[in-house]
Amino acid sequence: MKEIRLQYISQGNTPQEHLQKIEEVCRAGGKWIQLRLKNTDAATSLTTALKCREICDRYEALLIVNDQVSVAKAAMADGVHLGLNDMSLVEARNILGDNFIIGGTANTLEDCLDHAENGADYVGLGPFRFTSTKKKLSPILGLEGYTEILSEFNQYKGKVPVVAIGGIGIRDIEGLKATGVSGVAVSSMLSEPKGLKEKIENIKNTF
Ligand code: TZP
Ligand code: MG
Repeated sequence: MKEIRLQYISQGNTPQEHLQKIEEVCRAGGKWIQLRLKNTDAATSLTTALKCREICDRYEALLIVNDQVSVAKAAMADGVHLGLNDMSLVEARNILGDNFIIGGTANTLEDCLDHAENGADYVGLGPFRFTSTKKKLSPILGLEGYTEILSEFNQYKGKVPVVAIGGIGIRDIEGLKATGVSGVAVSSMLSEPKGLKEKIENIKNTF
């Protein structure tokens, strides 16, 4: 994959706000975007994803759509991110084919191994710490959890890149890097426009 160091997960009160924040992150150097709309009807999801595709194209950023495989396909996204309760990776791969990036959420070593076996291109492992960005959080991993899981998973011959997710701030980056993750997926940290460029550069230089 072209960019695994930093994924921006969008947030906002309206689809327009998602697009605005995504554009700000792209303008500041973000190259990997996850459009994460929640409680949005199918038509709005698709029109927003199409607009997001245009923004990502303009900045040469990868676009991943959260949850919705059909939207990812119709909007010609680069990939889809599937949670533990979404469509199975195997089913998504059947629909999307080999040219789409498929990411899967994981909370345990078993989840990581399952995703790798089922053809994931990357795993989002978390949560690192509590975050209010996501409802129904899985148990928190902390640095110890990542160290434990990555020391096993990175030895596995079919391993795929792992990004840490959940409540990550700029001060956590060095410590997370040391656990063996390949990058981070963040929302709140990059939804705040202050110091955006510096934060993005800092993360990219660390990984
Ligand atoms: N999945 C696990 S934690 C999370 C998702 C989508 C939210 C990440 O957002 P933040 O604001 O960086 O904690
Ligand atoms: Mg999901």
